[in-house]
Amino acid sequence: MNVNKLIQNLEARHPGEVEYLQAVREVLESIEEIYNENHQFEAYSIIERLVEPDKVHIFRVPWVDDNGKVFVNIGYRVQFNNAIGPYKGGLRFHPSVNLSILKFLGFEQIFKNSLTSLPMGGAKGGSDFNPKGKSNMEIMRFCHSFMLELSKIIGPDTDIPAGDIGVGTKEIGYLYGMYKKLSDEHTGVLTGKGINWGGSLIRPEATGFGAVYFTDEMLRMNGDTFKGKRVALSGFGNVAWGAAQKINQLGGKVITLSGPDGFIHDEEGITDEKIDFMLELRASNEDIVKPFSFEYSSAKFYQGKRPWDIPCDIAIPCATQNELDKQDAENLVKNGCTCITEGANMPCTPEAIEVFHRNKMLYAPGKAVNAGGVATSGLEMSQNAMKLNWHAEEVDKRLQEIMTKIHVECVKYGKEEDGYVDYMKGANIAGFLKVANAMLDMGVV
Ligand code: NDP
Ligand code: 2IT
Repeated sequence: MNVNKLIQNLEARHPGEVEYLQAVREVLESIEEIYNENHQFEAYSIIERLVEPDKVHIFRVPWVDDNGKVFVNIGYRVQFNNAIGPYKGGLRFHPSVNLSILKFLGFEQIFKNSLTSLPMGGAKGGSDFNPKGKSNMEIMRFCHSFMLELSKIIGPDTDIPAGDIGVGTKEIGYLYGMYKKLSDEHTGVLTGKGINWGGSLIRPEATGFGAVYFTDEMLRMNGDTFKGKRVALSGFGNVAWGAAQKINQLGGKVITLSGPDGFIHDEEGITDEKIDFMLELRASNEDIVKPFSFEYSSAKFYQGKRPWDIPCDIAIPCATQNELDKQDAENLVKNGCTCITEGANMPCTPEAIEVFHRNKMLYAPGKAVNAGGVATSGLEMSQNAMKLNWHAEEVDKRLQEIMTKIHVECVKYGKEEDGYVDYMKGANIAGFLKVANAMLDMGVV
């Protein structure tokens, strides 16, 4: 494999798809050495087959607002690879959504799902629809229209979507309602369902919990824990919410949260009471963090800024891709941060990651750190298939075991001669090998 040549060819074929090309380059650079050691991979063009999605579905989604005005959004489902299990991955509703972003997310999902050790292939979908400021009826009509098309290509053994940015239990409910009506079936075709109609306990918290379990493994391997640590979080969505709860439980202190309007810094810590207030703010559909500074005098609001120049011990970006750049990375290092783990998908730019590696910091990528979300989706699928529900403790125990196993795999493939663990390399190699060997077993399809 020649990484530069492969990337050049992909750039020529998919011009302007920057996020997708960024995600592919990272994986190719990590796996180059082991790829070239196994001639079978080259002989069967495994990488050429892996970097192109199996199928890309794009459809028009018309919907009517509360005033009777008709709007049209674009809907997508990128079914990337199903070598080790049915397509699996979230749906993102955000105005920034385009094919490049969904292809990067779908590509990452292949390796993340492989790391979970559960039988799930990689996919992602969504729409440029903006749920912000929309009424529930508008969101419902959009979701129903979206599912009229999506239902043709998904199924409980084919492709199982879930949530991501802008898609939570409410949206999954509307999507599921329409699927159920169209198919006349009540099956586990979506995950992140409501607890009364097939959802799994712990799924809402799972991504954040899993991220903290993984970070805890990294700290422990270095003789440390969360106790007394000051943790900077970005975002205040689904992932940040679960992470903040678990950090508090483990004795750490969350000192920042961010929203599209800016971030808040609270040296007294985001206590459980403040986490509840954050949920209220999110439910208000305005999705801004500024009101925190009115409610709690210890919380200072910084308009239009990101939290990465606040001194902290651990940073966990939980908002979106490329939200932490080289300058932010240098600020974190300068201010004494020693551990950065990605709650979001690809939140650190390649230049930021280079800074972390150069400074031998504890750094781990989203596909390992945030895999607890999709892993618990996998546990939801198992419960649906068995037609029973596990207790919260049972799901949480399995989630912890899965995160521990992912950590072991990352160390196995990422440990360097001087003992430093390159978690990015480890995660990419471990995730890749399982999928690549499955593809070899199945021949050229
Ligand atoms: P939510 O919609 O619950 O929260 C996302 C947060 O990030 C919001 O505060 C949002 O504000 C902000 N955000 C989103 N897009 C942008 C943008 N372009 N620029 C600045 N801020 C942005 O999503 P989740 O918490 O579910 O997802 C957060 C991250 O975690 C994403 O990268 C997602 O892919 C990843 N992830 C999610 C999993 C899950 O189970 N939900 C599992 C694994 C990873 P706003 O929208 O107003 O901009
Ligand atoms: O990025 C992700 O892993 C998710 N949004 C969760 C996907 C899922 O199928 O649960």
